[in-house]
Amino acid sequence: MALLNILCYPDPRLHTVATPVKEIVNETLTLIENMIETMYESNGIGLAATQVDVHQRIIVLDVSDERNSPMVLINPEIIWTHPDRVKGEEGCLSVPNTYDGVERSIEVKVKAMGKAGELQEIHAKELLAVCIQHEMDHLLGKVFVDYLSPLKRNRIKTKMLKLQRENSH
Ligand code: K1U
Ligand code: ZN
Repeated sequence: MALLNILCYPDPRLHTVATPVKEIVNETLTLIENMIETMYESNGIGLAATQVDVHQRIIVLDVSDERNSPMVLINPEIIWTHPDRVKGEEGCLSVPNTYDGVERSIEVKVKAMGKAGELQEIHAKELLAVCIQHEMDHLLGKVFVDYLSPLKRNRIKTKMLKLQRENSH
């Protein structure tokens, strides 16, 4: 297994739209294992392939307290969203140390393949519902800061670029 490099905002590759997985091959399974390891090592509750510069529709998640129940969603599709929405605080491994409120549906139903190619339907609530919507945005090239005001987004962009410049010296 290997740790993968996570792209940091405002890297333009984070705005790439991912394409569906055509066939689950050994390389796909290795990528998934490495994404799970990278998510745990980074203390994240989710990770989208986009964030590790692989532009395929794959996400991994684990919202359990025990951190031992990874979920794998290949070619996920939201098939139902609860009409009620709530604003909650979000973070992102691609935007370290930055948190802000984003409005999301309180429940979603998602259809996806698992890593053995099996079809799964998930009725997600609470943190899992938020996390799935956040990760599915990544697959569409969208980062949570895109929901914030231009003023806030520009401040975050400036802060991130400054940090990246400092870390490269
Ligand atoms: O996509 C990612 O970068 C992972 C992201 C997922 C996420 C967190 C919070 C709300 C929505 C989606 C993270 O895991 S950031 C890590 C983090 O700060 C966090 C961890 C657990 C709960 C809340 C935040
Ligand atoms: Zn994220």
